[in-house]
Amino acid sequence: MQAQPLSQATLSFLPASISVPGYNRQALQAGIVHVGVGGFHRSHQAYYTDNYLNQTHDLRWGICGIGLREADRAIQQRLAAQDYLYSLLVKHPNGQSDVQVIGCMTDFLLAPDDPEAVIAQMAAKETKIVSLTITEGGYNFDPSTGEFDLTNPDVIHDIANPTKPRLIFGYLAAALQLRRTAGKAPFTIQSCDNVQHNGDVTRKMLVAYINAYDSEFARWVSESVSFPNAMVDRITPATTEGDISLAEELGVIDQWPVTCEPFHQWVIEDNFTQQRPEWELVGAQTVDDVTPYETMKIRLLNAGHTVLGVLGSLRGYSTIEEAVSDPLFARYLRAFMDNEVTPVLDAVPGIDLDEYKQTLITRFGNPNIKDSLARICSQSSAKVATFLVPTIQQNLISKGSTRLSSLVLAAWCWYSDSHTTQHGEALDVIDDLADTLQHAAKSSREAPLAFLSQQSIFGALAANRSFCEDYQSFLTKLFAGIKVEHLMASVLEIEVTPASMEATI
Ligand code: CS2
Repeated sequence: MQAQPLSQATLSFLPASISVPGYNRQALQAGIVHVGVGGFHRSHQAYYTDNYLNQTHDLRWGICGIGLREADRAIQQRLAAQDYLYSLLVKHPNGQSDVQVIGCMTDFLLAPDDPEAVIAQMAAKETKIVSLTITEGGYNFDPSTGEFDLTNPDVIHDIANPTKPRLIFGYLAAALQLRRTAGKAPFTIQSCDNVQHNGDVTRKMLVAYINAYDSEFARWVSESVSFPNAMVDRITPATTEGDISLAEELGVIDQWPVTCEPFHQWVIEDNFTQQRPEWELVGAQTVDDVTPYETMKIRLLNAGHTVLGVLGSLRGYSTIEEAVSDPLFARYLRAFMDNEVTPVLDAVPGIDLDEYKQTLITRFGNPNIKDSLARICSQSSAKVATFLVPTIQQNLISKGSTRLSSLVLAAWCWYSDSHTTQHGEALDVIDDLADTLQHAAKSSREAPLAFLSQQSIFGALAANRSFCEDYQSFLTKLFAGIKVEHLMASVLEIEVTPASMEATI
């Protein structure tokens, strides 16, 4: 059968192997407004919600997508052209992919086109939840102090222009103000980002933003809005042209499918201002305190990704799977998890950490998932601060090991300076702070601690003598041309023999 272009009208012509929404999409209400319709939202929260709708036909829980940036226009247009349907390609390690067409998106508003429509959608009475995937950097806090950055020019703009904001905080504040004035209950604000205590952080940032111009309203928000914390997990590589072709081979012409691994996990604190979908019917877990789950996930999985991403980029690998398939890298990752992360993690109810770590290595090694190191290293300026630095800080206090991490930071300095692999191939460096990082990294050739002295990323690490000794010695060696794999092997105290190792200097 010929592949069909995806739309509401063609759903019934898709091959039987593709699962399609079994609920009445026309009658869906948007109980959820979601800001940040990237791949991760579409493989995770929207996937759970689609499964929930298929199971319960509880049509209050459609999702209205919102894009805050001009850069979201491309995805908005493609989704609108296919009636907000998209296909999720779940890629199994054996090379097979399952296709599920997700139908829970009801609309997609682009904020730069009509900010007031976005505020009205959030304020609408059907909206029970405003959820967010705005990335680690979107929360606008200074990682070294944890405080909201009121000096950000966009924040200053938003306070002066409350009906035409640029950042999420201005939208949430304007919509909550409308509900408050109308005497309506507020919506729940649900963060789905990899930020520790993501709900608490969202509350703190929003309240600080509002407090800058209206302390009484800030108090109301703090007291009446709930911000459940959650741990979210599903590896979702960036969509490539190859994925669009794969979808077509499998029977559906989709302008922007999403690919992901089979594994998914969502642990949510059950603390919502209003009703919510019963996501636990489709695999989510509700708990009273999500802290141990999120700490485990961020510090093992996300930081583990950063370890492979930064070291693997210098080595010339281009995907996580390539990196973790090198025994030296797998061993380094495991040593990082065992020696530096596990000792400063609390026990996690119901989870065998040993098994969890082994599963991570298996997930990273899924040969059917091509998760690029460019994606993993993107916005490292925000990721390193939240994924890795807290582990190092805790080890410095408890006198634990930090050597494996110090090499990662030295390698990131090298990466930020050169924007190439150690073999001279150009790397695709995606970071809002790329210029600042590069400048600090270049200065490190003369002043070795210049990069590490960026307090908003590394806090006070540059003031710790023993940490700096390791870091500086690795950096000097990298600047001298010594290959990262040799340094990794020396930290692990193993002989440098694998075939992957080439000439040293
Ligand atoms: C990755 C995450 O680059 C990154 O930050 O570690 O996107 C990761 O793939 C997801 O958090 C998996 O749940």
